[in-house]
This record gives sequence, C-alpha cells and structure tokens, in this order.
Amino acid sequence: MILCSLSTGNLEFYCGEGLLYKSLQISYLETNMSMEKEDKCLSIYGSRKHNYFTVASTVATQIPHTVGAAYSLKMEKQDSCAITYFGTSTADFHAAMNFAAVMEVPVIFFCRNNGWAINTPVHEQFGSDGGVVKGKAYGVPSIRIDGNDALAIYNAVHEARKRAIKEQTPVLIEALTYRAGHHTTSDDSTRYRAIDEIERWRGDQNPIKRFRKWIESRGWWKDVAESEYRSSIRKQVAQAIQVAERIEKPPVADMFNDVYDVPPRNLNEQEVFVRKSSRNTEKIILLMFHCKAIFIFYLSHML
Ligand SMILES: Cc1ncc(C[n+]2csc(CCOP(=O)(O)OP(=O)(O)O)c2C)c(N)n1
Repeated sequence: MILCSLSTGNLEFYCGEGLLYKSLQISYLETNMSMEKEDKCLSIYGSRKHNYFTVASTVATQIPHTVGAAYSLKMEKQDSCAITYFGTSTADFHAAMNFAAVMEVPVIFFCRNNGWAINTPVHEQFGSDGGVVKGKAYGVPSIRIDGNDALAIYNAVHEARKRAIKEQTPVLIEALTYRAGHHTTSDDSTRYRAIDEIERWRGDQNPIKRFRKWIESRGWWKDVAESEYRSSIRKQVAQAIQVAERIEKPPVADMFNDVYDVPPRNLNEQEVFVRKSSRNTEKIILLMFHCKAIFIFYLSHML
C-alpha cells in the first residue's frame, strides 16, 4: 500500500517494533535525514523503502498525487492500493475525487474531519454536512465513522482496502473527530474556542482513553503494564534524542541548493551575506539544530 499525507495535524505516533513517528521508524528518520537530501526536511520526509510519498506541505496536493500513484498500480495490475490522509481544507480534493471515480482507481481517501482548519471552524469551511456527502456526489463509495473509535477506523480501512483492490474503486472515509491540541506550537487555540469544549473532547471522548477502556475490559491491559510501557518508551525517546544530537549538521550550502535551477538574485545575495558573517552562520546552524531538537522534544512531550 502506498501512503501519502499532509504534514500538519496528522500526528500518528506508535511504539511497537521500535519507536515510530508517523509510521516511520525513528532510527530510519535519524539516519536518512542526514543521508538523502529529499528526506532531510523534518516534517516533509518520505521513504521509498516504506512506500511513503514525501509529505505535502501545501494542503491537499497529496490527494491527486495519491490518485496518480494508485492509477499506476492499476496500470501495472498490482494487487495493491494507495491511501491518502487529509483534513478539511481540500482544494485539490475535488479534481482528485473526480479523476479517481471516472478512472476507477484503487485509492482510499481518508478525511480527518477534526472540526478545525487552524482557527476556522468546519461550519465556516463547508455549506455541506462534512465531507462524506461530497464523495457520494462524485460517485465514490463513502462512509462516515467515529474518528475517535480506533476499532471503527481499523475496520473501515480494512474493508475499504479490500474493496478498493477487488472492485478497483476509490473509497472515501470521513472520520469525525476533534483537534484537541493547538494547530501548531505557535498557535494558541484558546483564543478562538472555549476551553470547556477542548476539555470535553480530552475527557471521555479521548480516543486513547476509549481504546484503553476497551482493552482493559478484555483483561489485555493493566496499570502495571501501562507504567512499564511508559518507562520503556521514555528510554527509547531519550536514546533517540541522543542519536539525533550526534547527527552531523548539514552544510550551510544546503539551504540554498535544490530549489531553483538558476537561483534568483536575492537568494544569491543572502548566501553571500551568510557566508560573510560567521556569526550569522553559527546562528543559522544553531537554528537548524534547534528545529530538529524541537521535533524530538515534541515526540517526547507526546508521552
Ligand atoms: C495551499 C495551502 N494553503 C494554506 C496553507 C496553510 N495551512 C497549513 S495547515 C492549514 C489548515 C489545514 O486544515 P485541515 O485541512 O483541516 O487539516 P488539519 O490541520 O485539520 O489536519 C492551512 C490553511 C497550506 N499549507 N497550503
């Protein structure tokens, strides 16, 4: 299966077979960020090895990319499909849906309707009732699920995958949820929404708490297991930080390469400026280093 996703609001964080961030092993990110240029950027990573497209920063552009990837799987008659995750700011969504429906492309559109696009509530984004009706309008089999129910998500994606491959069809899943955190570290969401609302979703509606209740009710999880697991994960995060800190910092030239064939004058001027000023160079290297550290801090903070 090929995965394509958006960088923001899409944090998946698993700890199973080693420490994973957005489905990629931390050790893989650590080594590859210092090896392959296209994988270097912290939140715009990708992985050929894991069939993971480079993350799209421009919202929704990953959706037509995924349809293209899935269409190539169809042309090669592969027993596989592609999946893309996105939020509710979905400009390119429409072209992608139409193409996928008309060309019968094996692709899963996974819309996380978390109620917000930064500070814009969903009712100011859509006149329609969410995203699921749009799928129906394009002739795409569509389902709306409780996005805070881990089992519902598992079942929906499992079925969608089977159907996408067997029937060579796109499938849209709209998972209703809530963005309980701020949009980014520079956002303060209490400026545009009530704290009570946030707390309500963080309480009983929290998907992790709900899933935990379920596995506890089956006798598969206990407080002791939880604390052992947490301390093991803390250790893994601490180790990941140590490894990340040892990674060689990229050369300053990398900031100016690989975007333009012929760099514009202002970029050349900036490069000259940076090279002339050794103090600035140090600051920039430090800044890049801090970006990496913030990323690792963010991971450890999640625990
Ligand atoms: C084309 C484009 N316009 C604006 C932005 C700035 N931007 C970054 S995230 C975001 C909101 C995304 O909201 P949503 O699609 O609901 O995704 P979520 O963050 O909820 O996952 C915007 C407008 C962008 N990245 N790309």
